Amino acid sequence: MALTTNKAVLDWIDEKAALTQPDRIVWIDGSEAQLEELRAEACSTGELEKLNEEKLPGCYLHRTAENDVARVEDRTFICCERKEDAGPTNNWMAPAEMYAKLNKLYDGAMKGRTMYVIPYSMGVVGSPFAKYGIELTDSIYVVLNMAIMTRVGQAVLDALGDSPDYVKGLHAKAGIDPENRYIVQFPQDNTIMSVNSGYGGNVLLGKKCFALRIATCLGRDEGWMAEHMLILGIQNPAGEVRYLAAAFPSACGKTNLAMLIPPAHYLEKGWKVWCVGDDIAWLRIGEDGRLWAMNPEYGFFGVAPGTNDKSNPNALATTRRGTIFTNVVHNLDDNTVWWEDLDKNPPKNAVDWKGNPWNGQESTEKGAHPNSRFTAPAKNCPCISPEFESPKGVPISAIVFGGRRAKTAPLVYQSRDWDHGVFVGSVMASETTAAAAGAVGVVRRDPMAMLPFCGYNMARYWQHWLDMGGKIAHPPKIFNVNWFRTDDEGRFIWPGFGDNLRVLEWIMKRCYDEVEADETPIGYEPRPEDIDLEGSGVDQETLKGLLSVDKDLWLEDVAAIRDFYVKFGDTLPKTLAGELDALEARLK
Ligand code: GTP
Ligand code: SPV
Ligand code: MN
Repeated sequence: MALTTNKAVLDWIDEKAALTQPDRIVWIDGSEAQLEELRAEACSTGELEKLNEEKLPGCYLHRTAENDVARVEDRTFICCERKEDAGPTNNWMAPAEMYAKLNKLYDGAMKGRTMYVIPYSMGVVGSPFAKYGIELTDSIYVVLNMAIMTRVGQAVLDALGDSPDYVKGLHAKAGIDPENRYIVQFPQDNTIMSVNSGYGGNVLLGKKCFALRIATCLGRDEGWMAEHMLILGIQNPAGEVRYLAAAFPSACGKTNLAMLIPPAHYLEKGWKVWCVGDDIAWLRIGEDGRLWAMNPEYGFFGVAPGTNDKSNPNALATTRRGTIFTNVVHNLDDNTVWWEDLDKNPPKNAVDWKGNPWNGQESTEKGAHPNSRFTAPAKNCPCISPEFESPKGVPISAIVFGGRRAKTAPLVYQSRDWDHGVFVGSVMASETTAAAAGAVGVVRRDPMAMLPFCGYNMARYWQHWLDMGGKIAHPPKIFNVNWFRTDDEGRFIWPGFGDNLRVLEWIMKRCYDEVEADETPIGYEPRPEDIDLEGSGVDQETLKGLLSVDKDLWLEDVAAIRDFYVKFGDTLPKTLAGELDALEARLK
């Protein structure tokens, strides 16, 4: 039975059902009873495995196909009418051509299967800042993940009413054929089509496809911003909470920073960090002239490997109930899960992410896939912010950009002003790691950590950032951080994780004019004595090294940025070209 009388919704579902030809259509109403039935069904077919109810209540394990373990950037398309509107950093195809290609792949793809209709909300249902979507999928795994990552069910349809203003998403697993895998956004139709994948970012269409690629286009047209950012609140000993939003590329530390536990002497003084979001922020200008950030998601789709009691105890605690694990190790002795660096005691009697028997005490191969993930409800997080459900979000004092750079970028610096801050974001870069042979330390430009997620021409997106700056009466200050500088042996110099609060404290003080700074050619830097190093194991000399700016390296970077900017031709905002010239002049 349809759960709405909305004609725009019903007509679209009829059309897609005629195309994919499912045996039945099931509407997801959001009830626990229905979800529980689906969990049982998925367990009966082997799509999910139920884990130890005492140790991991309500938790399940899923394995994807071996060829289907991550986002596929080369198969992700932005299909707007003009190629130039997708810009030089996106794959593009004309919409008519792409629709024709995809329709063949969806033709009869759900024969013998069930089509699930998932009404979902990005943001608090019914709030003026929420946006609605409907995902059609033939995967129970997708339904159960969407029910954790977003707010789903009847309430969403009630809030949508008769409006045609929702994002359409069609997902079919088809044959999980990598040669015919497509993740396609049609911004002018508010439509997303995903086929031949069963992996998170490719199929949980509310996340990167809607909340970033489609939402960047909506934000451009409606005067707001959709960003690949965590949101956190820092409570100081006086009890005051100040918020920041930070953009780091995928697997560069957003989840870890968003849930950090302060160093011991900060805890003693009463410092506390509150997590509002770990991956996506929608930013709007508030009536008070400040920039407000809300997290449109309802859960965390986090990297499992490396998550442990020391690195991120809050994330670990979050995954102890109601969580779906994907591509981790299955410990058969006690029916629990394991991943690299969870602890120093890998299980002997286990199954690896590929589904093969695995002895962690002897095997030289990794048991969990490096991109294995947990899908966990945000409300499980011990440090979830009291503002998490606040519809309009929280006022932002600082925007922080960052990436993985073994050299060049210092631990922290502040941009000179908003326009310079936009420049800093636009030239963000992250280095490939030692995991890839021959490619250590190779810089990939990942502007604002949005390279794979910007739904239109990146240069116009930069212009939108510049325009927004002109409209915000009290704009946040913009900073850049780098937790990943290495020594001559390739070891990280800065301890990172909880100790990153030492840097955030300085950032917040700068926002409230509570500390001075040194002017350098690249921006403002802390005076070493202004970073609290007590108990960090880092001395003043090391800190000076972490803050040092190597002019030769920076001039090399200026040349690389020039090459990068050339790609954008006339669309490159003049302001950014000017910022680059000014940086070069200051360095010389
Ligand atoms: P996505 O979910 O892919 O967008 O990633 P994310 O930005 O949330 O990344 P996450 O926090 O999951 O971090 C991924 C990797 O970075 C893990 O291997 C972490 O151990 C490592 N990492 C995170 N924070 C730090 C840090 O402060 N220092 C160091 N050295 N490593 C860190
Ligand atoms: C990322 O890759 O940035 C993620 C995981 O957060 S996914 O949802 O797959 O995009
Ligand atoms: Mn992400």
